[in-house]
Amino acid sequence: MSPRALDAAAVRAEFPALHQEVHGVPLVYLDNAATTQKPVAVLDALDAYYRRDNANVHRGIHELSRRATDAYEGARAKVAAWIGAPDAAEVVFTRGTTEGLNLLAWAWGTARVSEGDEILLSVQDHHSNLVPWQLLARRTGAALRYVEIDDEGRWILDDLHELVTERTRLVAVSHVSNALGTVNPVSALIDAVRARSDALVVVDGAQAVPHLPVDVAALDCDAYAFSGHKMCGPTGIGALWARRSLLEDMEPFQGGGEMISVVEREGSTWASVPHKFEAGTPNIAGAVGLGAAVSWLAGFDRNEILAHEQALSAYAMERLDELGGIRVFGPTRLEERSGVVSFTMEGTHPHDIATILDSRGVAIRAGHHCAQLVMQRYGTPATARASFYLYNTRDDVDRLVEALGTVREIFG
Ligand code: 7TS
Repeated sequence: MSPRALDAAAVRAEFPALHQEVHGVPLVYLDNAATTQKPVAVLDALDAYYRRDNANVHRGIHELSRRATDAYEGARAKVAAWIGAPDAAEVVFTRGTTEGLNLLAWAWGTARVSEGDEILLSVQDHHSNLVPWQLLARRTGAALRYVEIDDEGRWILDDLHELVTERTRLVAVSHVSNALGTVNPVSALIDAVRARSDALVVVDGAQAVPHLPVDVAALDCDAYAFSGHKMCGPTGIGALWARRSLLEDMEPFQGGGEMISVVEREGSTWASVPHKFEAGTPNIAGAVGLGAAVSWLAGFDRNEILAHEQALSAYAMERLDELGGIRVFGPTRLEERSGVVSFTMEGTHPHDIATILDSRGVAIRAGHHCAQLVMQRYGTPATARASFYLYNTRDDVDRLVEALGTVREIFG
């Protein structure tokens, strides 16, 4: 089937939440890096699941349990195909990116990392891809190293031969930065790491999977984590892809129902992957909703989604430049950016910007974006951030800039 043309105005019509007024004016939603709105296709899938198929999975003999299991496992297959996973059993459903990374840090890291080992991270990353590894380093005595970023928010890889050594046990980096919008050369980094060490390579794909083509097999990473709610799916569901051999080698993360094979007094054996990592009743409806989101998004060409967001970023940067007194963070080259535009305005705190924008119906985020190392790198406590998705239009950017004009008037 040929992909559906990306007509943002038409796409918008499928998102009920975008058609409302806030503070007496039509909403402009530009906080998509935090979470996205949901299309009717996803809302209907959730509704239908709860109205018709709701049951627990993998245990019931009855019809509804079969349906729920089929829907849950069907969603796993969709997610696997969406990210190029060779095998659906390599996809573990999680609560989101954060849980996927913590799962690895505990289940893999605790047994495989020890004193003297090194963990390579980047100062560009979200706290979700920093703190679990910092905790691991503290538990094991491993040392943390960081890939620095240049003035445009791009990785500095010149000294990679010093950063990646035979002591490097783990490299964990993000595919796309949430605070700067940098699309990182992950593939090149992975190749360089592979040439120097046998470190495990983990990629935080929270800001990539929703926006651009991702193929975990082609990337040649070992694990890849992302969240459903940033790609039109429900909150509380995400996925961790990892090589089957890695999943099989790891101890479980949590114990409970669903994840065992046989339980005896002195110990237990584990279910096969991925169930070994899905203790307890999973977020079945969430998985169904995520599956529906994948099916819906798969109707589009993902290169076109990225191009659409990049075009909006370019337009926003052009208009912010006209406004003057605004510093935009991240790469200047459009090909290196996603649909995230992080900025500061002279003499105005980002929180004040966001508050005034909200009063004009424009939703953006202000703060450190859970990327305090990025803020430290640029010597700012916070930025204002507009982030686009496939349903945003140039009109949304115009409304943003118009509201920023008001901010400018108020703060002189
Ligand atoms: N990694 C990146 C790159 C992210 O942007 C986020 C969330 C996470 C991990 C964590 O995802 P979660 O679904 O597990 O919470 N980023 C943001 C943001 O930029 N604003 O709010 C959440």
